Amino acid sequence: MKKIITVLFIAFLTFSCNDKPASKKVETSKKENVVKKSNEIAIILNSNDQMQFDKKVLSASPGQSITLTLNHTGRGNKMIMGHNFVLLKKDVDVDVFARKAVEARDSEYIPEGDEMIAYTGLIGGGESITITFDAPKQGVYNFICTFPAHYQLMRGQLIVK
Ligand SMILES: [Cu+2]
Repeated sequence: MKKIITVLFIAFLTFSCNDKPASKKVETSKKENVVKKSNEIAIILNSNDQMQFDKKVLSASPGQSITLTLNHTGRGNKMIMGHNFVLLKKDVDVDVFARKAVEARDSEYIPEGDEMIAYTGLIGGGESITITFDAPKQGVYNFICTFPAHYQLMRGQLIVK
């Protein structure tokens, strides 16, 4: 009897799996964070010609694979109104790092060193860029745009919990 139940259960599982494909499709929205699977998250961060990110707080769970897309919804040329996303390690002083980043003009304001968890390239108006990285351990992490004079407005926090 037990064996029959097991067989039926396996048959049921197989049937359930075959039944899935199209129905499980996750709706994607351009403005919102979309949870794809429990270990993956997609984050959309918009930036504009007024030196603003549209989110000050991003959330993730430790170890989650984050796919972050930075959009520049303005028109500014990237040499004048360029934006990037730079996520800093926990104990990095934002002001000290930002001053160092401004010097790194040749590498689009990404300085040498190991203070960053993840970063994008620099984009101008109408452009987008996507990166994937793993969420660090629990904690609060600062992110900024390192284009000269932007970080005081363009900053926020990734909260990992
Ligand atoms: Cu910027």
